[in-house]
Amino acid sequence: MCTARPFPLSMRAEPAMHDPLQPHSHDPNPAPPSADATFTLELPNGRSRPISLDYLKSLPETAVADCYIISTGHGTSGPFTFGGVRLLDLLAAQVDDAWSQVEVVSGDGFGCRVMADEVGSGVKRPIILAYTCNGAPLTRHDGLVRLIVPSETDDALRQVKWVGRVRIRP
Ligand SMILES: Nc1nc2c(c(=O)[nH]1)N[C@H]1C(S)=C(S)[C@@H](COP(=O)(O)O)O[C@H]1N2
Ligand SMILES: [Mo]
Repeated sequence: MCTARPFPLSMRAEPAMHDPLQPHSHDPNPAPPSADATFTLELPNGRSRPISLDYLKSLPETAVADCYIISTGHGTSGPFTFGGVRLLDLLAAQVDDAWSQVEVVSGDGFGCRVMADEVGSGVKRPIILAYTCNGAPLTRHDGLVRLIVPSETDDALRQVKWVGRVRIRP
């Protein structure tokens, strides 16, 4: 199991409390870090397992319309209809233990922290792990597999391309 972390997850008091998985200014990386879209799911019990694209496609599919990617570098793009698996559905299929947050980190070390209350079944525009865009397969270049957080409209800092690791924290 890989224990290397792209971010120091411990908090330091000085100079300022800063969570690297919360929004911060960032220049988007233009290219995928690898060819394969398989990512690692890290469970609260310390185990991990690979999640392939084929496995994701075997879970219920959800589409979310009217999504925008608001980019620092090249303006706003969209609206897109992204299709994929709700984070809620992946966790329901894979996680037995109680959990409070999920860290979604890309192969290039870009990440987002998702809190449990953002993932409830009552959320109207759910957070998904997307593998289609406007009905066509999402290309690896365009982010496959990509976290889509429809509520986020501030510089796309939660729209994580090339998900490499999904870590479930108790
Ligand atoms: N893995 C990864 N995801 C990322 C980024 C990145 O650098 N790496 N940049 C973010 C930022 S700041 C922007 S603006 C968008 C750009 O998305 P686009 O290339 O689809 O326009 O991706 C977001 N997701
Ligand atoms: Mo951005």
